[in-house]
Amino acid sequence: MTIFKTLGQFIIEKQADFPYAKGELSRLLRDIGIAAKVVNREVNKAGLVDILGDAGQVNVQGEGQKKLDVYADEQFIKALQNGGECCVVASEEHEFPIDIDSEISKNAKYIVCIDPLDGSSNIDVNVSVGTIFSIYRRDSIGGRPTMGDILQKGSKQVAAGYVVYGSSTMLVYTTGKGVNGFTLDPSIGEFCLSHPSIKVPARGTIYSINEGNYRKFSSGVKKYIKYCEEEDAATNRPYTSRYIGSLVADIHRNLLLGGIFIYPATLTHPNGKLRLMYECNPIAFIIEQAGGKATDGRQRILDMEPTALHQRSACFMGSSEMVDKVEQFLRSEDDR
Ligand code: AHM
Ligand code: MG
Repeated sequence: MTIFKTLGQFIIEKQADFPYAKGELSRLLRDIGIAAKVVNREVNKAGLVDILGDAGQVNVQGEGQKKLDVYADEQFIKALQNGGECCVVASEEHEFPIDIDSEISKNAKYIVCIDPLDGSSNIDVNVSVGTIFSIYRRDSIGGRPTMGDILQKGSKQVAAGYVVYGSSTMLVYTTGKGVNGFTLDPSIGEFCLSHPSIKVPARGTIYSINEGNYRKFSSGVKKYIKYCEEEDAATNRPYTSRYIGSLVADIHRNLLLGGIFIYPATLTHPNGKLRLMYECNPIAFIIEQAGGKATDGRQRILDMEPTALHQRSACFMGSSEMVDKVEQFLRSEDDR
């Protein structure tokens, strides 16, 4: 018989790493894992809804066909509301944070920032999408949590993770003690530990950037791309260009194989496109915990002071030596 470890078992075991843990974070992670399974079920049916969806059924339940990003948002929020460990959730789908002020959540001390379904433009064409989440402990005591509780630096995250709904579905997370990956076994409906202690190679041969924006890049970024394309046997160049357009999928591949993911500032997105609180920070935490590097070209992403919930940041993330290299180009062009 194969011995495997489920996400639930792993989370409980790891609770011992935190001597004063009372199990709240473990329960919160478990709640997120459950919602991820529900979302996975729906993502896997994308495209089938029109074929299988029975008009009567839709009417009886009072639920029209929802866009999957709205559906995912509802599932994660519901799981966090019902779980009782989260006092406020900030989602890409909502302009303002959602206060969870209920009887079961009255002692909740965790804040969750989430992108419930990232890369959703890829859904209709059967390409991988993901969920990204970030967890903080609230700072303030008494009363309802404040915006200051939410807008903490990435370095204050107590946990972060992503789910990639791909050719198989995986959940990857960190609580600041390394990174572990779990693959969903659909036959038993459990995430099973498949990628323990993930480490990103210090250098790789993959660069991931939307080169369609080339003309809008700074000269440092342009020069780095040219560097990636040059031939040089000693450094294994030219590198391979791989870009899915789903952050989680691009990051997951580069995390396992080594590589760099770049979404720089462009003429049309002067602060980059990706959102600091629920895209850049959680991914940066995971990348660093896997031994990689994540910066905005100038400073560590995890050290950035957030000023707004939906603020954007440029990002250069992945294998440490590759991030160092692109920063050299940015410095030499003085365009960071
Ligand atoms: P979304 O939150 O609207 O889905 O956008 C985020 C996505 C990321 O998953 C991906 O890395 C990026 O947008 C791709 O952007 P672009 O199409 O500009 O290359
Ligand atoms: Mg997104």
